[in-house]
Amino acid sequence: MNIFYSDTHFQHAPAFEVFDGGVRVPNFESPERAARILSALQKTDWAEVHPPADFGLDPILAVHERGYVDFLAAAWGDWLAAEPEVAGADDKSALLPATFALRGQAHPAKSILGRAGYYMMDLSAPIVEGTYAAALASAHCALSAAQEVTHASSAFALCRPPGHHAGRSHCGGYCYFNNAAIAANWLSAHGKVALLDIDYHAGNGTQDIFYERADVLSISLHADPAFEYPYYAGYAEERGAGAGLGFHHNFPLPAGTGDDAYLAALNDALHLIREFQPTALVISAGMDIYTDDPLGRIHITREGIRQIGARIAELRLPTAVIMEGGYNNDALGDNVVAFLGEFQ
Ligand code: SP5
Ligand code: ZN
Repeated sequence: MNIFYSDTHFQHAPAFEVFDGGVRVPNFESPERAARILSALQKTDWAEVHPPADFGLDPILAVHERGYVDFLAAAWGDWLAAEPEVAGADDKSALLPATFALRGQAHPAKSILGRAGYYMMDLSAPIVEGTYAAALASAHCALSAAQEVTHASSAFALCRPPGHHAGRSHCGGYCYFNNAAIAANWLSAHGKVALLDIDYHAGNGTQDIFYERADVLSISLHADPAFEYPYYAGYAEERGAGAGLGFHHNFPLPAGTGDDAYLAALNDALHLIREFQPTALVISAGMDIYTDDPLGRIHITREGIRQIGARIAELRLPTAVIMEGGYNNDALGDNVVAFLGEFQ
């Protein structure tokens, strides 16, 4: 299997994120994650690692609003250039605002902190010097995997930073560009596409991007947003809108969900994909469903992860697997290998 990976991700290494209650903690979405996955893949006899191709900005601008992309590209320079009294912070090690725009009522802001609060959904997507370069390389890994499955049965994009919380015009939850959505949209030029998100957290960004589209079926299995981040999307009654009505599906799961209940929900999701008859499949592959994940509250075993991979592979669709979350670094590489091994 061809794996697309770029060292550029190392340039994105925010020292901290902010947890509930305002607590600064070391950022869970660390460069070590990708290093662990890469090293586990290199120990197999089937993974071949390649750098991504350069697809430029057009396939990203086909998914994200221009103003948001411009913000990400300029944010770090603008943050450094802002006068201390404008920046409002003595610590410039990361751009992270403390004020956020409310829903649709916001007047677009000019100052860098105003724009940051306009384009961010939370305190877990700090911007540092290398964030834009890393996010761009990550999206290009996803696009390379998409291009690969126009002629191969499967490919893996070792994306970092992840993407599924990033919407048309916002970052959040460690995500800046929505890699899987960019890949799925690129593939949609060749025919109908299904996007299946198995990350522990609801794929709110992906839901936002495809909500009114009928040519991309988007499905997310995740911890119920009634108790878990991202709270404001991922409910079962959200089924798409306009032309896209009926082409989005959420499967919220209770805390404590184990392999059997998860696989039962997955079967329902796979049934929807079969009925849709897509020409290609994109998987948002988050390994934070794992039973020992520090951010997760469901309990999928490694054998469960292998079975999820096996059942998805049984669809026999050209499949681009896109890396999302997963924060148990000791288990992460083996979990990814267990999942991808089923696509051989
Ligand atoms: C891509 C991805 O998996 N992003 C996840 C972002 C989650 N950010 C919110 C974290 C909420 C942390 N709750 C703390 C529970 C620790 N026991
Ligand atoms: Zn997640």
